[in-house]
Amino acid sequence: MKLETLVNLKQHPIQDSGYTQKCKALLDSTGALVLENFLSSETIEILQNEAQEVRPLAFFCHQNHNAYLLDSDATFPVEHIRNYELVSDKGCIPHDQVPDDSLLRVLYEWPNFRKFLKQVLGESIFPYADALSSININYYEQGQQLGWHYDNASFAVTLMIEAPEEGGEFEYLEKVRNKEAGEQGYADTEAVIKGSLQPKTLAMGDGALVLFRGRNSLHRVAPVISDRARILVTLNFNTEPGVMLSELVRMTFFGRIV
Ligand SMILES: O=C(O)CCC(=O)C(=O)O
Ligand SMILES: [Fe+2]
Repeated sequence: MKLETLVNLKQHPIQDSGYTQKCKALLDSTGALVLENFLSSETIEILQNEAQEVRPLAFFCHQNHNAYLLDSDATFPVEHIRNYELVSDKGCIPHDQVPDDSLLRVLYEWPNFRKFLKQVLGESIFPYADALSSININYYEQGQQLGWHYDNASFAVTLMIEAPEEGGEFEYLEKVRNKEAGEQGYADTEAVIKGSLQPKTLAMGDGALVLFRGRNSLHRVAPVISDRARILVTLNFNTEPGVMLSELVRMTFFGRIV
């Protein structure tokens, strides 16, 4: 397939500096950018079929974690929101099991796409130095979810391959904490998680490209309640070259280190 037909370039002219600036302004002001129908319908169909083909190879993990993705802190009570346990469970195909000829690899490597991301994010981007972490295909099946959390990375780049029929919503609230200022936002974090402060929902249909700043925005993927899984690809980058995902994180999400 030609690069020009991989992405809906008419709707999303990623080589146009005016368009790029508009995207950057949206991301900067709201912390999220959803480009609906970024992938062409032909690409979506190919990627949906590919995701079904490799699905038997997926590693499914189940974890308890707190919203801060840190070990529990004994200086706080167990019931404190700092230590409050949430559940995440999903399946994952690591980078080395993404087929060699996958359009995901073509898009990930495409210089014009990299340039667009770099400009919109305002940061340099480099692939992971390990063989597992750069492109990941994630499966959230019936009942599965990603519990409330803050990301360690300053940005995430994702592609919605298949939206579920019901559930699996991406819920978030921006600026709940300010990590850089050492402000952990315990009161609002608890209010969102316990349901007294209403989060927002980021709608994303099949083929959407999503850029999200999750370091200070509390977010989750609600449990999927349909037989149709939520299939979401994360396109992972670092702001420096040569970075690997830690062995602990690789074991957790991929079930192996190499
Ligand atoms: O599945 C998604 O849409 C986002 C996943 C996420 O928040 C993460 O991987 O940290
Ligand atoms: Fe996240």
